[in-house]
Amino acid sequence: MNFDPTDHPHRRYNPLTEDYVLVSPHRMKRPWQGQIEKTVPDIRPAHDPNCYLCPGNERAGGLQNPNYEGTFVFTNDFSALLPDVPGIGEPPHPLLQTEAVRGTCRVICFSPRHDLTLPEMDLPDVRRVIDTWATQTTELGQTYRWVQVFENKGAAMGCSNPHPHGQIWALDTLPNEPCKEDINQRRYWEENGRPLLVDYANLETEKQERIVVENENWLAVVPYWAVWPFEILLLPRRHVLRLSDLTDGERGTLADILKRLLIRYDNLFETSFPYSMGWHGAPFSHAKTPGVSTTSRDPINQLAKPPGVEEQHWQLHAHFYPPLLRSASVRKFMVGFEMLGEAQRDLTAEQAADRLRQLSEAHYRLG
Ligand code: H2U
Ligand code: ZN
Repeated sequence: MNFDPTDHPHRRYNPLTEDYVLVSPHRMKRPWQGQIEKTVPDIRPAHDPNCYLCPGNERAGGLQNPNYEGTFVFTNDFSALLPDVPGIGEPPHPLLQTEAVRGTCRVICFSPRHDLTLPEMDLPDVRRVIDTWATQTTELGQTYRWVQVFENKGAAMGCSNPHPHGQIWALDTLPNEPCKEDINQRRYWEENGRPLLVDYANLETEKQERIVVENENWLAVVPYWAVWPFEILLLPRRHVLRLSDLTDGERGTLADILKRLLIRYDNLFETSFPYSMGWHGAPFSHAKTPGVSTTSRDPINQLAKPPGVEEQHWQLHAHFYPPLLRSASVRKFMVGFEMLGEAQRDLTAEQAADRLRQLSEAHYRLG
């Protein structure tokens, strides 16, 4: 018997995080008797007087939104991070470690239109969102080590408001995920002299097995090590550290690929596809405030002379983590073995890419 990755259980390695995912392709053959139904179309007004993100409306806490016409950014009225937090001394016990964290949270409204989502917006308006992501990253990067730009979309992801919006959380240390990516990209760079994700983009372009959409500057793939059924890794072909390093042309082609990818997502189950997405780019060189003890694995804290630290090992990329599995209402749960052992999937990354590739790039609601 020869090993067949389309039939035999196996584990795939994620070189960015060092996690494994268990793949069980033989389970795709079992009968499915669950429900496959469509959701009721979600029809929303262009302006909702009760929406705290619509132009001119009042937010919780009493501040009023301006009558904005493009994107609109404000400091989250319920920020999880705060800029002024006193330092802490040595931990009382190695098992009880704490570090102070400073930061800020912002909300970005993508459009004044309450009834749109990114795939339904015009290209110049998507481009304006990209420019906002870039300027916000640069601005917050002047103060903070890590700037996390993300969008949490859909009730399935706990998003509280359908108005098209995203968030930015900036903080003075590397959170877990980027910290792992920093360590692993750095190691790959030191061993191979090339960025891990640039090599990966070239490999995927060569193989053409997992690419869903591509253009001159970008590719969207279901990564080899995908955990979520229709997970996507979006990355530039060129070595780019941060959103702000993208050329005018690359921002235009990014708007193109984003829209095409997100239309495919919506068309998959004919629903406004929920997901959490976010950008990972090179961190900024700010060490923790001197004198403040830190237990963090963030490599910058171990460097003797942190400012100006080289970040060439980084490659800009976006992750899309959508929870849906079989229909607009049947989602994947990360429970049981996945909470206690490791993530598992039935559909292979190649099969998922194939399904997404077969879909139209005309949005089902407009077509
Ligand atoms: P979601 O995308 O997860 O729904 O978050 C929306 C954010 O908007 C949430 O972080 C903030 C919440 O704190 N918010 C305000 O800043 N002002 C408001 O008036 C309501 C919600
Ligand atoms: Zn609104």
